[in-house]
Amino acid sequence: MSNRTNHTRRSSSDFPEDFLWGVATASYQVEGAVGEDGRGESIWDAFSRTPGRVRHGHTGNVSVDQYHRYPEDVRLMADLGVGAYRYSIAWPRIQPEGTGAINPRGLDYYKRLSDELHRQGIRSAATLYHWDLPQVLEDAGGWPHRDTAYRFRDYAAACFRELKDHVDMWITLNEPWCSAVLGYGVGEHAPGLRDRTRSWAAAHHLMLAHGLAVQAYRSELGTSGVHRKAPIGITHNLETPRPATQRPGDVEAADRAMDMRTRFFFDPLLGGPYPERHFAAYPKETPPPVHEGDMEVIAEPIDFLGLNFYWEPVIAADRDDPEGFRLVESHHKTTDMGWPVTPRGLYRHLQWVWKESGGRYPLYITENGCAMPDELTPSGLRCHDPRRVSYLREHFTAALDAIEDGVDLRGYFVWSLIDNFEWSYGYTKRFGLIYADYVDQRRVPKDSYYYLREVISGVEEL
Ligand code: IFM
Repeated sequence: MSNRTNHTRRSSSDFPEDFLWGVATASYQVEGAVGEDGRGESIWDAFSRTPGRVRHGHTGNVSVDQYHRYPEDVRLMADLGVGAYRYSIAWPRIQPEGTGAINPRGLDYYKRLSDELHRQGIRSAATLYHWDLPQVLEDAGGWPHRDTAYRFRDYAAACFRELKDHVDMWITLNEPWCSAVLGYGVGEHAPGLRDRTRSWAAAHHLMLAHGLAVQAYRSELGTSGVHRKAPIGITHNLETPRPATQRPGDVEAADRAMDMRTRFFFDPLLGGPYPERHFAAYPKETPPPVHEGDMEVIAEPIDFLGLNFYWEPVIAADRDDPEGFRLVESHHKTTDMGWPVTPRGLYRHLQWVWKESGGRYPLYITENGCAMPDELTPSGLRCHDPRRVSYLREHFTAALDAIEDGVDLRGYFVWSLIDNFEWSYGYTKRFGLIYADYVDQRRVPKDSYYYLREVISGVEEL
């Protein structure tokens, strides 16, 4: 730790000069226009229209209609002063059947969006998969089925080929833990299955898909030259649980919790195996079906690691729990999602990833933000969200501390640009810097938007 004190005054201009500030969204959460221009059906279309899956029966059919309103959203980003927009490409727009022919009208949308971003001097950061698997591929077995990894490779190769002049930063997958565990293990996300064996198979095939896509990137774009300037990485929501006490039982419990939540997705990127301890302790859970050579594919070198951080869990040993540990209730204030606000956890998280990876890859925070109560003024022209402003301030400070203590953190994307479809919570949680009126599609920048604008311009004291 450096010799900072609580009284050291920090300013946003203390961030490195080329630090990349950005905002993030994802296709199904903001685009709407699900039936337009030849888009195929995704697992989230099917899931959200199944009664009981999403609160109030909400769907992403319209959302904030970014598919049509992107010029307005890009203008708002330009006024905010961000250097990059992280969005995701909807696979069913590019390959409505999940495989084979490319849909040029789908591709065109991402070209138009990127061109608009470039006109405003904003970099285009594309995530290839943020959970909207073409439904036809789910019908054929989905991520638990090995073939899906190869279909993803083909789709990714098409995107690299067709969008190489438009995209400045590539992210293969967003939070594969969620796709695998929430989607196939817990049933909270599409496709809504509850099967732990299938969930670990899905996790492995997602990791394999990532490695295959990185290989496709090299074969499509070469290893040097102009397109190679667009770096490629993956985004994880790794958790680094803290033990409730320093008693050996709690320390071991936190370490074990880390295995399946974090190490499973992190170690193989660096050439390590999947953690074996978990499967040895739970013989009922079938380890993932790893074929010879898979781990080498997964460890294909990348250019950066993207981290999504929301909160830090605290874990205690618990003999009554089937896994031997439990989440300790937090004494911290919480967000609208019930997630504890733990900015020092972000500092520890960045330090952990940086040290564990031996500093191999530069880091980006590809998502951080919160759902908080917003207060729209009676005139409807302003929206006050003081708790989001404090949340961001505290997390920016933690990130700056980590940088000053040696972590190579290159950028920070706030989740989210605008309120949107929060998966199984539908529209009941608002994460945006911009308030969305879902009836008339009016956008109202919140106080946190203006706060971030000051931060980016380097004039704000943190
Ligand atoms: O909205 C999600 C996003 O799609 C993935 N990361 C977490 C966000 C908040 O839950």
